[in-house]
Formats: sequence, C-alpha cells, structure tokens
Amino acid sequence: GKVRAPTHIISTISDDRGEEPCYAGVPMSSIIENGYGVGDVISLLWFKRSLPRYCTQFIEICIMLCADHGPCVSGAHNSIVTARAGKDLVSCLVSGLLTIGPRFGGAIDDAARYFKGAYDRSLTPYEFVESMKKKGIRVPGIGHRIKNRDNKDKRVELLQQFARTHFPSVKYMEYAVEVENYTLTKANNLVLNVDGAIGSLFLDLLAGSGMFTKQEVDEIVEIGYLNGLFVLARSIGLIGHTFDQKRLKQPLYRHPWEDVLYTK
Ligand code: Q5B
Repeated sequence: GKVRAPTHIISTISDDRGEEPCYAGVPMSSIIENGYGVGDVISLLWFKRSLPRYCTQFIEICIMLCADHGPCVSGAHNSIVTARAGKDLVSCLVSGLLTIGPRFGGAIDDAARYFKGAYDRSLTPYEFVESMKKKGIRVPGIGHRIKNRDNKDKRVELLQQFARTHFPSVKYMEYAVEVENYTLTKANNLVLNVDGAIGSLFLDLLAGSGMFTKQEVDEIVEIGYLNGLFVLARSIGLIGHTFDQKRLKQPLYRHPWEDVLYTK
C-alpha cells in the first residue's frame, strides 16, 4: 500500500492544492456560481458544512449588526487612540480587538453556555439568576452601559424578529427573554444585550436547524465559536475608525488632565 511520511499539521477545512481552492470541499467556482455570500463561507470554514439559507442569512445579519457601535466603545476607542499615535493598520486593528472580552462583545460564548446550561436543566429564570448571583458571576449577555428598558437595543429586536419569522424554534431565545424580564426587576439597564441575543439565538440555530448532532452542538458551545462572530464583525468597524482618523489627520491623543481624578 501507499506509505506516507508523518505530517506535522492536520487540516480539514480548506485545500489549495488543486486547480482552484476549496472551502470544506466546495470549489471556489461553485461558491461564486451559486451566489454564495459571506454567511455561506463562514458556514463552510467554521462549521465545515453548507447551512440552509436562513442560517447563513442570520450569520450575515449578526455580522452587519455588530460591525460597529460608534467611536465611544472600548474597541473603537483603542483603535482611534492607536491610529492617532501614528501606528499601522494591523496595530490599530489588534489594539481594538484586544478589548473584546467578557465585558465587551466577548460574552456571546458564555451567554450561550450559561443559557443552555440553565434551560437544559429546566432552571427557572429566578433560580438561574440567583444561582449566578450566589457564585458572584454576572449573567453573560445581560446588561448594557447605555441601553435600558426604555431604550432597548434595536439590534436585539431585529435579530429576534428575524429568528421568530425564520427559525423552526426559538426556545433558547424565549428563555433569555424570560431571564431579561427577571433581571429588569432588579435594575433598569439589565436588558438582554446583543451578545446575549446572538448567544441564545445561535443555540436555537444549532439545535433547530437539523444540521448538527447533539454532540456537535455541545462541542461548538464548549470550544466557543460564537465570539468569533463579534470579532469578525467588529473588525470591519475598527478598520473603518482607523481609516477615519488617518483621513482626518488627527494628532496624537492625550487625555485631558481635567478628566482624571488625581488622588493619593
Ligand atoms: N450587573 C455590560 O455594566 C456591563 C449584570 C449585573 C447581574 C449582569 C455589565 C456586564 C455581562 C457581560 C456582557 C456584553 C459591563 C455587553 C457589548 C457590545 C456593545 C457595547 C456598547 C457594542 C455593563 C451595576 C450593577 C452591579 C452589577 C449589576 C451588571 N451587569 N448583575 N448580571 N450581567 N454584563 N457584556 O452598566 O449590586 O451595584 O454591585 O458585565 O454581556 O459589549 O455599545 O457599549 O456593540 O459595542 O457598567 O453593545 O452589564 O454596570 O458594572 O456598574 O454594574 O448591576 O453587579 O450591581 P455597567 P456596573 P451592584 S454588549
């Protein structure tokens, strides 16, 4: 039989050796001829399969809605300051990306993990939220600096609207809304945020599309694929902020003394 030298790398998502590159076995020409979009490419390269149109559309909506949220959020602020320090595009981009984490934009995976854990164990929202409080853990996907009960996040509403129309089931999202109804009794700004909406709805996509086994869903949630959606999306905005500062020829940023509390 064939003898093959041992390899140092195993790769299963793409192949550039043939006449044309393939993503998860799908040649580039089919991707273009079939009118695939970025949601299909993400499905192939992240999930190694073609997903139904409503799923790839949902992925694209997540990317579009999370692309930017103004200059004042942590990521954009870092990219702006870095651009004004005269740094190159990649430095500006990564300085913004490095702020993405459990408080800012990177709560999607934990929201999915905790909402799934609580729903699958049939915890009531009260039991779930209070058990988190006992452990001293903030509920990922809940709370926002500027959004509140009277100024709900339009992005969350748009995601929910799409899913209610196209998804076979939105049980995890409905559970997240019940959690929000409970947390709102504690404070006005403890709304379901964009991370929580994507986390819970992606659980519905994974569980309801019939495209993933239960083990695959558990693996995706355990590994944590979903923060990738925010990272990818927000890169678009961070690059935009970098170009904006350079176009505007903004000088080196220095924070004003008046805005610092100097104390001993
Ligand atoms: N409390 C987001 O906090 C924020 C609680 C909570 C229970 C909670 C906070 C939080 C979980 C992480 C999360 C994603 C830090 C947010 C995003 C993208 C973005 C950003 C943008 C974009 C805000 C005041 C009191 C305290 C807390 C309690 C707060 N959150 N209790 N569960 N989840 N959430 N992150 O307003 O008794 O006084 O000690 O960590 O999901 O990042 O636009 O800005 O697109 O760019 O600073 O939308 O909620 O409130 O920290 O002063 O807390 O509320 O324990 O209680 P705040 P704090 P107490 S979306």
